[in-house]
Amino acid sequence: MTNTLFDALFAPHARNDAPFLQSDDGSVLSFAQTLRRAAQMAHVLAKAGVSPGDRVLVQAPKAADTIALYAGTLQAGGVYLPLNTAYTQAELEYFVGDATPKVIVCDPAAQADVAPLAQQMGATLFTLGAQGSLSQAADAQPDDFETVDRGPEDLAALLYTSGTTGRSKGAMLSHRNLLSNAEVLVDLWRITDQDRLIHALPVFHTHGLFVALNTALLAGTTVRLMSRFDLDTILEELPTSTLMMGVPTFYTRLLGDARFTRDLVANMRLFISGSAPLLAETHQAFEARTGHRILERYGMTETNMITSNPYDGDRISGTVGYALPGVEVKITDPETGVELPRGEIGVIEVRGDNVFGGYWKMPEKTAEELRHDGFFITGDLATQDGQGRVTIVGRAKDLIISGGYNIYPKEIEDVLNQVPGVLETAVFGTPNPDFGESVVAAVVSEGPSAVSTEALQTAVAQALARFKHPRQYAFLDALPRNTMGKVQKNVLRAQFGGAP
Ligand code: MLC
Ligand code: AMP
Repeated sequence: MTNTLFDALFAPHARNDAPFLQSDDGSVLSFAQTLRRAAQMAHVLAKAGVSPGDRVLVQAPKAADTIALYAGTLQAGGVYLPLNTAYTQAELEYFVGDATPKVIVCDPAAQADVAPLAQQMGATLFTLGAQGSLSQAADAQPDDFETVDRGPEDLAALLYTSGTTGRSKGAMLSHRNLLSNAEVLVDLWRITDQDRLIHALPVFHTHGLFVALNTALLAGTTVRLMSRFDLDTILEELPTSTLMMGVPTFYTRLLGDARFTRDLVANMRLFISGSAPLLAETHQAFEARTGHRILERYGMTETNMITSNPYDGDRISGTVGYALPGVEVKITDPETGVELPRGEIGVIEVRGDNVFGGYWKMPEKTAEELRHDGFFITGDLATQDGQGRVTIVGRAKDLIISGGYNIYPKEIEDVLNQVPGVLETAVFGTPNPDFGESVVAAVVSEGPSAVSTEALQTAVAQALARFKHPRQYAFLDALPRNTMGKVQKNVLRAQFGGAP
């Protein structure tokens, strides 16, 4: 039997007793133990009816068992579908309805809320966490499992990314997509079994799940698995670690702490940043403080990683480096799709084994963004210099990135527009020193005191995860529009450009 991703990432570790996952409570799982735990998880999933291609939807805390569940899902031939733990019940209902998972795994605290939904959809519900039913069921299973056959083109994961239409889209990622990218990154960033990775990212997004964990598995790297970002813990772990991956907020928070010094990071080999723009001033302040030049790379859920600054050679602040080996990047005219000469600003398009196969059950959306020749239109605006180095200058898509989380204004506008008394709204991002950007809503109401801020807050609280909530509401008489009638969010950004 062959299973492309499992055979490459997990199976080689069957007899590897080196430490893999070091958790907050001090417990350590070796690679071999993780594999045995994965086999137990695979048995539970198979008994619940998971067959090749079935989705396993996971909205659970970050823990060693969550990683074993990822491995077990792959081994059982399933499709791993992780969700942000901050999503509300209303958001969860959409994902469950769209993905129709065979199994749902949630936090024990959410069980009562999720149970009716699981029953309605005919999905088996487990909980993961302290006293979780999945962990208990796994304890009773054999620790070896006959790996289910899966080829390079089969689906390995379904990751939802929100979109400009307000509806989240499931990006279909194959075994080939994930493995090819992990192989390239291990090589490029020289990741080895001598590394120890500080892992403080969530494991429901590409960054923490694939970029960090798949490379660690491939290289045999020890992972300090932190359940969440915690500055004090990171400061404690730095002297015995070599590698860290983070969003820019991680690095600005470290710089904000006087305990973060050159001596503290003497053992560190590499700091990597991505998921949001790293300000040049952060890059420079980091080098001045530590002597390390942060290596910035650029990627997307649909494409995995696309470009990276070099390991050797210049890591230039404000640029995201060169296309990864095996990945083609071109800059095109947003209107015509024609490739632009080097130096001109256009949309980044990307093609390669890393690029996803399309959006789950959304052929029209797929056709809009994935060209017939295999190039994916990222919606990011950039220039490329004569050597191919890419500098991102903006976004053609209406997107806010806050602390590395993507927030699509349309989704919030749709909720606000439903509130009685609201005529129209425009949601946009303003600079924020901690999160990079934060969410602001401009609201036009039917008249003075026709709608209160509290009513707006209540509506978003019911519908949307906390990180998407506007941090400021501005009541306007009218939204600024151009001659075509389109709302000018750049005007709003300029007007409310402070840091709320
Ligand atoms: C938390 N909060 C946020 C937020 N994270 N608000 C806006 N933006 C965010 N990103 C809010 C909470 O709702 C809460 O609000 C308050 O902040 C404190 O919550 P917390 O959980 O204690 O926050 P904290 O632990 O400080 O989290 C911040 C963070 C986290 C930056 C550590 O957001 C994070 O881990 N971000 C990483 C995201 C990521 O992995 N992105 C990769 C996507 S993949 P209140 O008001 O209730 O107190 C991708 C592709 C690629 O983009 O290229 O990698
Ligand atoms: P996601 O859809 O969550 O995968 O987020 C992908 C988006 O994050 C990209 O389209 C970019 O807009 C942004 N992004 C990722 N890495 C970087 C980076 N290094 N610099 C600027 N933007 C980035």
